[in-house]
Amino acid sequence: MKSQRALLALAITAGLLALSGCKPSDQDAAPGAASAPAEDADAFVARVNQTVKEMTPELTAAAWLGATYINKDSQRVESAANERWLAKNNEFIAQAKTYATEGLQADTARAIHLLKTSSSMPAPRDPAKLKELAEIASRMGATYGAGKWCVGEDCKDIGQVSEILADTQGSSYDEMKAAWEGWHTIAQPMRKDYQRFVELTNEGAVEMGFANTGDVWRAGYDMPADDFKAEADRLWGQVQPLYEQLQCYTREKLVEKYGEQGSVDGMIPAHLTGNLWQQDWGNLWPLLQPYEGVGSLDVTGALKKQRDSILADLVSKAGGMGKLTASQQVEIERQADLEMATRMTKLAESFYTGLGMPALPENFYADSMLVQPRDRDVVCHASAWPMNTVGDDVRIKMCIKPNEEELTTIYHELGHVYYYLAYKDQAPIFQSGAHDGFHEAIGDTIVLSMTPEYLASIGLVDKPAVSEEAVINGQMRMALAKVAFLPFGLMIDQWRWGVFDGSITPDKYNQAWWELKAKYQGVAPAGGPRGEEFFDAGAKYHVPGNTPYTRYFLSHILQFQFYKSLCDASGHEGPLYTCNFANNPEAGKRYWAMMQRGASQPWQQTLKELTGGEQMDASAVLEYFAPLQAWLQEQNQGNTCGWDAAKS
Ligand code: X8Z
Ligand code: ZN
Repeated sequence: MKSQRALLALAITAGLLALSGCKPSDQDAAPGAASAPAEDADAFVARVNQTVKEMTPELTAAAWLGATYINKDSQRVESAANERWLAKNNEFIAQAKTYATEGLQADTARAIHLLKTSSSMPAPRDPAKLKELAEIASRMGATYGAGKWCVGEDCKDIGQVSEILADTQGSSYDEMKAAWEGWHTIAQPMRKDYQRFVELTNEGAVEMGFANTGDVWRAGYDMPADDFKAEADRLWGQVQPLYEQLQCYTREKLVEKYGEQGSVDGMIPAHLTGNLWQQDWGNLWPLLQPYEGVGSLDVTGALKKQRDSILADLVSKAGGMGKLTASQQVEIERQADLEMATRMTKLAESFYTGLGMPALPENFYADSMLVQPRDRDVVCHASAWPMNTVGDDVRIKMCIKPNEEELTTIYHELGHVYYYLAYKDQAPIFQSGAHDGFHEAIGDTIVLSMTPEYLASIGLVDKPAVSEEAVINGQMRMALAKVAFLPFGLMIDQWRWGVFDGSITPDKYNQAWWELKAKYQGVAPAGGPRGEEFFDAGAKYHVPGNTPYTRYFLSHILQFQFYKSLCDASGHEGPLYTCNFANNPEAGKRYWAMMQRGASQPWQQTLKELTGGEQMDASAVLEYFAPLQAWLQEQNQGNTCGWDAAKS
């Protein structure tokens, strides 16, 4: 996602060079070693804020272009803009480091702290290397976005590959395996670029005073970077037993369906979870549904029906299919897709406005990209964009299809958008999440409120059944998205931290990737180890896109804490999982007040204002899933759970 940290961390850095004048001697000074700054800290921060405000629209426009019109020209524009930002960023950081923060006004000290710690792509000072880095970043992003699995002339993009995997009932074991392997070929050409990317950003990190790029990433959490690793482990320890029960149950069901091929030494074959990266198992619902026919939760079916009926209306208005040329038929299908995507987005918007938040700004529907264009390559991976710092140009970029996962992704993306709108009056440097996990958790907290009752209220499912079986069905639906995700959310950066600190060397990139997949997720590739000719990490957007990933793991813990607090605020009584705070103004007010803080204070303080506590904590996850965990334990009795990760 191109939201705050990624974009603003770059944008933050933008202006210094232009305004201070780029003197070569400045470039040569060692960071932190400059003599006493000519400008006092308050003036420095004010200038940074002003510059960010002025520069952001052009920088975001270049990035938007790069992601929505992939070609060599847009890559050139995007990487040139990035290069300028990164050069300025370095100067910016160097000046920030010359101020002692003691004795400064609190806001100024906070701004300077953020400047020194908010870089997700630390760039070397050497201009030639910096240019090389910007070009590699653009190239990897474009290669991923345009990635296709081709068999002869027949090429499939990520949406088409995903559909084969998602159809866990209709696609055969071999079809899914071919699709999964096919997608992973897109990453092979990126391996060299990624290796160089690691070298270059590490050089930048060292020049900034950090040990490596991973060390910079871990410094953004208002706690010592070293403590942060232990913090992530602590949270994982809280939820690991729940995940292992879900893994065990799922594996047994796969073995029932596929026989021996359903398990690899107790691990789940990577191509069988309905998802390219095994991060969301919702598409296994037909296999894993605990009680068939108890309270249908077929949201995807309902959405597809709606889309078909939009199409039927359009066709009948046009006088029937027979009256249309082939190209008119394609056009009308596309119109139906866009109308359906807009309808889904408006549903999500109405959740936020129902909480008392504002309607989306006027430009939103006109300027967002809601469906995949037919005439060019784009980065389909969903993202939310603040195009400027005044909050009147916000957008999302998605290739929406009518299914449940995409619907919840829209609610997720609008969480980012509403965060941008909530903190738009903060100084540009503070226009960011309390930490990056907060940004990811805003919309997902709302997704937790999409209970069967809520889904019925918006006409997507029938009136929900009330029974113990229905509870377990509802919990399983949520767990396949939320619990299945947890180890994945953690392992990606375990891999990148290792790559950045050198403990994972380039000749072991793929081996280490699969060792971590085995250790955390209990997932393995079918057909034996994947060699170093592959670069399987690169087949996941955030690796070539250089988006730190631990944020999503943290979000999957935090969102339950937020949810519980908003449920309390709304006066909810009864089990946590039954809470739906839609249309509750009190919950809306509390949430908005928290969001307005942005990054203006340490996240612990912001968390305290919403939840009363200063720690991230998974007890709300466990409280939420208590019925399912008990049920899974019962189901798994007599089976040997666990797996032998060493065999991966
Ligand atoms: O990348 C995203 C969002 C944009 S921030 C669509 N997510 C992660 C992913 O898809 O891998 C949301 C959940 C995890
Ligand atoms: Zn996101």
